[in-house]
Amino acid sequence: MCGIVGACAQRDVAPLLIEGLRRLEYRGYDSAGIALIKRGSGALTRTRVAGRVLDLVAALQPDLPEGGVGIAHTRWATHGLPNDLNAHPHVVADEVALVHNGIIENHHALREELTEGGYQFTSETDSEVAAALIQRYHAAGEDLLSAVQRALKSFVGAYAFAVLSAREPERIVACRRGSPLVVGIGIGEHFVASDVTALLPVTRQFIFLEEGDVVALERERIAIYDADGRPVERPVRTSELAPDAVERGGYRHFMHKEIYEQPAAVAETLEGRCVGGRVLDAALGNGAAELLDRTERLHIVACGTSYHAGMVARYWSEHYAGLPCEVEVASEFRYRSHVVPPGTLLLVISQSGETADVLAALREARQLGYFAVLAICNVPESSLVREADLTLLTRAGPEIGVASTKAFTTQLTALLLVVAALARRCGRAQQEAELVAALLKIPAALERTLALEPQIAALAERFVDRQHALFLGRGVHYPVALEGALKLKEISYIHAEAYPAGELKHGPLALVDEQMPVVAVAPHDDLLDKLLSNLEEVRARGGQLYVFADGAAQLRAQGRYTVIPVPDAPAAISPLIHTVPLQLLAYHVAVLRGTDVDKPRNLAKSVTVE
Ligand code: HGA
Repeated sequence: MCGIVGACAQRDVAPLLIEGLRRLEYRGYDSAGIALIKRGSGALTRTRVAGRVLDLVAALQPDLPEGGVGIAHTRWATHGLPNDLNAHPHVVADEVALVHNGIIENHHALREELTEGGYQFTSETDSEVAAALIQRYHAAGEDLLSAVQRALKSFVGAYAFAVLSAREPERIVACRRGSPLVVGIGIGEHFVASDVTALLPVTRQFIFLEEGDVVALERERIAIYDADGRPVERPVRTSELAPDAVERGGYRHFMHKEIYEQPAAVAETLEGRCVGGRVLDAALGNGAAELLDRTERLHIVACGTSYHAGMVARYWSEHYAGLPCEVEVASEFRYRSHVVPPGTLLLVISQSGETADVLAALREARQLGYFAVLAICNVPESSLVREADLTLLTRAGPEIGVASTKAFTTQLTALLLVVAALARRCGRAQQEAELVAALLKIPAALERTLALEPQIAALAERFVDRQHALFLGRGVHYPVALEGALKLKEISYIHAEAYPAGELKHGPLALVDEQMPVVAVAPHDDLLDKLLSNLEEVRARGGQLYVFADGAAQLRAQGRYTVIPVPDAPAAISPLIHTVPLQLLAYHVAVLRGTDVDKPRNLAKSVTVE
């Protein structure tokens, strides 16, 4: 959600800011902009356009502007249309330039106050309020750092800002509360960005700012202040990510690459975490054994694809460990009353670890009586990881495609590890051993599943001119159907819904006719016969059925009934194996429809606003 990048250097920084924006574009791509301070004159230049980073580069031609101090932004609009005027940076009085990630919730009141004071707004954004207030204090004589610190006291909401002043041409002041921001450390140059991937071409040394921190950045100096304005030291960490971790390689889209990375990503997630048929408690961090011992039930909170992973885990927890488990979307969890039984472990799931709703749920949970919080997350330096008591990292590597793929399958892998560790504590050591054996089979089973791609690419042609699609599953495969429908709608814009197949006759069957493709996830499990009866209900109404079934299900294709054989795998890992064909289906339908697969309209990755 909005990408920020900034740099203070001796060299011209526009090329590295543009490269940073390109790497952050997964966070938002409505508009892009850059502001630089010219060497010598100290003048502020700003260029911004509606559209992509490529459009910004075109607008900057023939030469990139010069300047050793600059900030840049790629936007995912929350307040105001994605047009040129609402694009960041916002510049006030040719003096202060600001980029913002987040939402200033009290912007209406501040806007009125500033307007009464004579300020004329030029955009519809909440962000311009921040630029105007900072400039007001700065113009009244405060230096940029104090002006920012003072203005922050007025803001309610979430923000990361990076701010420039033509009057202090050597520095950037930046801050974070509720939105991510890292400081990058170079040799004689310093940077800020929304995440480390933006800066990997220029540094691997990072400081992860804490909530409420404000930083004043110059070429040779970094000064950090906490939320109360006290100078603080924050540790410098080295990122292990390779600079090319966010390149597409030979793939046409990041999503395609990430689908193919799943066997290796899951193998990484498992690496060093199971030995001799047991899950090593230490994999979940210091003190994990004791906290898992105390766990009598699980509450899982997540959003989107991660929520679907949580839904799968609910079946696993109750079936394999015998532990009660509830799952809820974070945006609802935050705003209701709770009764938390003793011994409840809160499990939060987020790919980025910066998902605003999940972070808020975690903070809310601190007041509610959960004895501990376990995070399943893909980003070691994220807020979620820092704030949770225990963490199980998914180690999927950067996921750039907005539609999540490898994050989902690695989250499922991590969740099954947790369930296996809990099963032992519930007196089911044999169950743990079986789950570990199944877990170790995932990478090879995923490889076999990827071999279905040519068949699925051909199948995609039958969906390309459809307006709607239904996805059906039962039991633990119902969330898999939900995930398949979500993938299709996100990237192909075909309206897709998922139902537990038994619900069909209670409503959605009314939608079924010859135009309606119905996708069924049909593994060989106890519910197969029930599912087949549900599919007959579809067939009797002329619906076109596409049934993804592992070999053992022994279904036969006939007429309007197409069977796509999925490789056999142990029942415990079947949800992962049945997910991959649905990812491939969504991908190929989107490619055929010519959508922007990695950057679907209206969406962005890492949802750092509420
Ligand atoms: N509210 C600002 C920034 C949006 C944002 O951070 N999105 O994630 C705007 O609408 O420009």
